[in-house]
Amino acid sequence: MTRQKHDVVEDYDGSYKFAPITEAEVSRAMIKRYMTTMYERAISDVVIVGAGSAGLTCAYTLASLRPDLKITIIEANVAPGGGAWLGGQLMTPMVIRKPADRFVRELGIEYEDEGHFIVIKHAALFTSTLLSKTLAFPNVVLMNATAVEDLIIHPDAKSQNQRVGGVVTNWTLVALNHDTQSCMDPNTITAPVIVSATGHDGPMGAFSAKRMVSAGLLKELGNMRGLDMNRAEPAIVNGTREVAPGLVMTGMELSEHDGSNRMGPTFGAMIGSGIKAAHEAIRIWDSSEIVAGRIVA
Ligand code: AHZ
Repeated sequence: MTRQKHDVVEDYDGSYKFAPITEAEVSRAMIKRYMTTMYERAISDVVIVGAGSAGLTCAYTLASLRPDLKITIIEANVAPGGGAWLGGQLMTPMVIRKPADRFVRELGIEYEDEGHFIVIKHAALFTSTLLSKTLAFPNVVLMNATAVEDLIIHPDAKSQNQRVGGVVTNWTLVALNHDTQSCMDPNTITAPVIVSATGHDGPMGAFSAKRMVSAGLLKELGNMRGLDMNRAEPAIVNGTREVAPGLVMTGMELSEHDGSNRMGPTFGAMIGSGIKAAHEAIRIWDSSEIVAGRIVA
């Protein structure tokens, strides 16, 4: 039996006693922190849209290389992780082709070496480790259950071309109900660099690629092609880039943008692409003059 201050008792023989609390304290403990975070992150340095394997790898890499940048991840689902909680056909092992195994060692995750590729015993081990290490960085904020429902698009300071300058957000439950209510206006986050990692088309996927078409930033979607692991993975990593001024695209969203093959249940390209997206974000950030979250030169 352990007694501490406030007369709490950790006892499992019937005398467990909690420190006292009021309902208002609980509410205020959450509201103060969350709303302060929203206030601060209304201008972020990098916004990452989508916390799947590509978005989280990007966030981890960016945060470890650049502790000075305010990195804000927006994830539509309650549970971050995207499709990386399982391997293929709902089976648990996760296959990762070399050389992406280097990142798995960096995270300190155990695996079996099959020569050309490695296998982690459960995809959730990869995703939970990556998630917890990413969230432990003090400069990373994750806002889940929050959907990006539009992009901020301004004229570029230099060229007068269109530049993506932030994201338009809403609680996902609100975003899903626009058809049932009259007007539910969104919120915004201004940032000089947006990394879009929303995955291939689906209920929520390929968000930015599709919006680029309707906003006139992209003529048409390339559309994801059939499965070919050997073509798909290098295409995604090597194609990771700033697809429009201010907008870096990573992961399977790129297959919809560029019209490249899917790879199915092998995750090396998500890792390689996420790492490359982080370097792209740093390149844009370091080569720009930024005032109040906007690139001015
Ligand atoms: O919820 C989505 C998921 O967690 C989130 N997302 C999508 N649209 C969003 C929006 N606002 C906020 N508008 C949004 N969040 O983005 C995440 C995408 O994760 P994912 O795992 O679907 O994509 P990924 O590119 O990181 O990984 C793809 C993994 C795949 S798919 C595939 C195949 O089909 O062949 N193979 C692999 C390895």
